[in-house]
Amino acid sequence: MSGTVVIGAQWGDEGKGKITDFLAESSDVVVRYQGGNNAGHTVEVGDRKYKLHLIPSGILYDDKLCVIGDGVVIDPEALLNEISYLEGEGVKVTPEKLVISDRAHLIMPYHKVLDGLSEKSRGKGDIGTTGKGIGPCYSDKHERSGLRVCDLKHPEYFKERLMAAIEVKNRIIKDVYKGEELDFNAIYNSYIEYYSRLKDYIADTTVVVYNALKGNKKVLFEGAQGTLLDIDYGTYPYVTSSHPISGGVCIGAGVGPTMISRAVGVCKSYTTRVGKGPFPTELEDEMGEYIREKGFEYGTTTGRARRCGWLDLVILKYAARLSGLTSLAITKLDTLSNIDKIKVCVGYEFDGKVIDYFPASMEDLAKCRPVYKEFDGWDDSVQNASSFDELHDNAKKYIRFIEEYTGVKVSIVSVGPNRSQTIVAG
Ligand code: 2SA
Ligand code: GDP
Ligand code: MG
Repeated sequence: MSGTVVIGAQWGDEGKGKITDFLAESSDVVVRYQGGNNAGHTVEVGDRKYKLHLIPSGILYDDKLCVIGDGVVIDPEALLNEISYLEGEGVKVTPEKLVISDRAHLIMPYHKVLDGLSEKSRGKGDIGTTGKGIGPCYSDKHERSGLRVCDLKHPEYFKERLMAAIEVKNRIIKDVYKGEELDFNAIYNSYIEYYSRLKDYIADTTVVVYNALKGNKKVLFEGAQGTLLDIDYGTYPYVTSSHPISGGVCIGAGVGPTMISRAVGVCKSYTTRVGKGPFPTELEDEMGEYIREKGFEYGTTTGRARRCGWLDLVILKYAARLSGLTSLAITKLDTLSNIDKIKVCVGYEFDGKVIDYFPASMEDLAKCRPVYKEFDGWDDSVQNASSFDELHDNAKKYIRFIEEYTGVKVSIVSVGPNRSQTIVAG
């Protein structure tokens, strides 16, 4: 069995799209297993740049099968828009290339409305969500009032459940948030129409993925968001509502753990986060600004400025343990070029001691002060390196230290956004 998981080892936006696209070349199937169109995965090939949200980053190849698994929450309108966008870019998105789980939950218009209203009501304590309805949709799934893709096959059943849901949601929208009620008919009709356009893509994706693995096909599972946004292991409550870590694959794609043999953690050479919550190595100064501009650190989905900071190896070690990482892909080495001294966090000062574990409590995390090790920087030449040997010596030392600290081998180094700017490290 040859299942490989690609996960984000930080707070998302590590370059998972780029690394998935790179690894997809030698894979047969690419599967998304959690999250929704809150994700923004960027892939650059030649002079073209693609932004993907729901569709796996394998879609740019003609001969790969892409799967949207059961654990993903699907906004059908957003999915149809993404299909149109890709087709407009000359990328074929036929039912032969894309299958969508019949068990996946649907993001409904009231999820998006409630996402916005609950964020507003949190005031200063807001999470900084993407506003795509992710949290409310996963809440309904677990509360057992959600609507699934397969429900659309039975219009009467869908109608009944939608009617019951809208009645409750409208009461909350009106009575709790003083918002505007939603119209049942408009929602019902639009979802029936979405179904007519999507029905050929729908399948039991657990069978598709199982058969591929059984048939010795190479299957790549593409994580969205990152370890520290995991609902259980992330910086709760400043997290998303799904499981980006490798364990999420089993639930979100319906495969057993014995079918996965590799887990690749994608990690930026520094750290970013978009949204609220503590961030020990955050740089709220000129250096943070420099990294944001040089690395163009703006949300792929919302355009929000990302918070930037030094690489935090406490986080990376935590991610390596939680996901059983077998290798690392280090991205954006080029963004750090021309910085004289580069810092890396190797522990936290907390309660008068130095710790090397990631605390559960955000109150504790907010008190952690990073302990840094300093590295000499490298020049622009890294962006043209085509092998590990060609990298500037200081960049090599940086990579070797990451391996030493985490105990995980670096298998890929990315030195630019383009597919071609990717180095396979020994
Ligand atoms: P949500 O919308 O309920 O999942 O938000 C909850 C938290 O999860 C964060 N989150 C993300 N963090 C980084 N990247 C994401 N995708 C987009 C991107 C984000 C964007 O690729 O840039 O465009 O703003 C993503 N999706 C969710 C979110 O910021 C909250 O902290
Ligand atoms: P994802 O959500 O993990 O797929 O990451 P995003 O696409 O949201 O953000 C990563 C950004 O960095 C995108 O704009 C990528 O094109 C870009 N990127 C990826 N790898 C590299 C790299 O090695 N160097 C540079 N300069 N940009 C990169
Ligand atoms: Mg992203």
